Amino acid sequence: MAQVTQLIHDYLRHNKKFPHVYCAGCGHGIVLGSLIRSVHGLGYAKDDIVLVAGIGCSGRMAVYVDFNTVHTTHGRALTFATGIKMANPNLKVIVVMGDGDAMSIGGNHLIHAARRNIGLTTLVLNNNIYGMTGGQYSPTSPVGTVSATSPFGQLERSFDIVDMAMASGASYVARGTVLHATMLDGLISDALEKPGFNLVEILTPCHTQYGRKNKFKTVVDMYQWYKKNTVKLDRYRQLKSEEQDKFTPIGVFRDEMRPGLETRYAELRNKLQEQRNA
Ligand SMILES: Cc1ncc(C[n+]2csc(CCOP(=O)(O)OP(=O)(O)O)c2C)c(N)n1
Ligand code: SF4
Ligand SMILES: [Mg+2]
Repeated sequence: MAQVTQLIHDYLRHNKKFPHVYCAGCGHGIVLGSLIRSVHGLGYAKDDIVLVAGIGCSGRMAVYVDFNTVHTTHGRALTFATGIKMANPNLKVIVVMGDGDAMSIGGNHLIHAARRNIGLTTLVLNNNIYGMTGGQYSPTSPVGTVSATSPFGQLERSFDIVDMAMASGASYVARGTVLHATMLDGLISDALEKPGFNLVEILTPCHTQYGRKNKFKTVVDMYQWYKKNTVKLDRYRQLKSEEQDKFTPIGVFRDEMRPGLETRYAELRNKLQEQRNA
């Protein structure tokens, strides 16, 4: 307990920015805790970290955490982060986005950041809904989702964030949930230590805007859903395909040690400089 209090003191702007806006049972706070434990465990200096976030309940993380922070506009976190990383590759740049932020308005930025394999650690907090703005359906809302903009069930096929990141070229791709918090600490720590574009999709409940309308009586039911419907990737791969359809796999889907764009850029710049000086 003493250690938790110490972490709150060390890593949160608790005197200035609290109370926070998160609803009871919201998973976003668990992600924040996991991120803090990961950064602390790896021994990074707070000054060496920049957290860039978009707009949404997920984006509020940039307000609460005491790193260098940039609270940008909706969907554009990756563009700010790209500029920061290219200008100062020594900084550890962490990007926090919601599913709407990352896959809807910011979807094109995500594809190209992954394609460039720029050295960013990206956390996509997927609650399958636009939480902050009143519960409109998002590109990850499952077919049939009842929401403010689909009162009779939404009809569009949803994006798979892991598949999207892998197809676009990210070198590290993982999925976790806020129920599996210890595992999540491991995934975030892992991602922070890798070069290139590292993305962790995090399943996190929004009972206020999603759960209530979609037959989850309490927020605890949403956490139970993660328990019953997710399976570790190695076990998932052993299932028959009809069984696989019933589960969402969690774990590390890709782990390649490929240099980030900022490193390749510096190498090219040094080579050109040498040629000029020769
Ligand atoms: C350019 C722009 N378009 C729309 C909005 C309104 N807006 C703010 S947050 C948000 C969606 C948030 O959903 P998500 O990214 O999934 O984050 P969550 O709140 O669920 O964590 C929208 C549409 C905005 N602020 N700026
Ligand atoms: S609206 Fe949803 S995402 Fe936003 S704080 Fe409440 S539970 Fe969390
Ligand atoms: Mg969302």
